[in-house]
Amino acid sequence: MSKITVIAIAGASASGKSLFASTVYQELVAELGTDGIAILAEDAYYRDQSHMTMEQRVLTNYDQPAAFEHDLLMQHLRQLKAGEAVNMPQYSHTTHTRLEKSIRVAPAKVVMVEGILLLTDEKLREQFDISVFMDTPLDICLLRRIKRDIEERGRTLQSVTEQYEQYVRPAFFDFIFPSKQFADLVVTRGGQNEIAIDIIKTKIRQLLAE
Ligand code: UZR
Ligand code: MG
Repeated sequence: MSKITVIAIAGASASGKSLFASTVYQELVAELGTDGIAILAEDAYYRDQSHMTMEQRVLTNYDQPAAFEHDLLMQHLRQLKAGEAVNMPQYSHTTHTRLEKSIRVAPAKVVMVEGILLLTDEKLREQFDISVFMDTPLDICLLRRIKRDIEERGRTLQSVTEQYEQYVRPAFFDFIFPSKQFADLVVTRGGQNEIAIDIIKTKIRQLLAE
């Protein structure tokens, strides 16, 4: 296979990473089909916690590098670059563990990967050709996070605010914000920045046409 380009999209929790990546992906797939582009989520690589009780799982710090199996993500990126399909795990934010079924991801010329701590890992950074940082104001992220976690991840307002103060906010300042320096592009506002979406789509179209 010819050269594979890996595009990483990082930024705070609820900054619009998943929306940005899936908008780029879906709009290009509608235009060009599924062959050229693959998409991975760092969230899918949260460690399997099926051996732990629900009480233990709730106490895990999910906002530190150790929460992720970055080695497996790296291995999958290498395999995709070598033209091999991979089985991306699936993770449930409601039960806080990996699901039994994985998703088969076929190799593609452009691979997008999105997640909070991607740019904090030096070895992972070596795999990325283009790095994007979603620079959405933290208060906007918090509002989105409250709404999303209650509506989609089965949480209470109290659990969201406790987790936010204890883990999410400190992780932004300890890990996520310092990793912005490694981004090639910084996107303001979030997943609805249409100009930024269009620029990335244009770049991907160009890569697919090469
Ligand atoms: P995004 N997270 C959970 O709340 N539960 C889990 O089982 C696994 C992850 C949260 C995690 C992080 N943190 O902030 C967020 N907490 O998912 C990352 N607390 O996902 O980038 O989509 O917001
Ligand atoms: Mg997300």
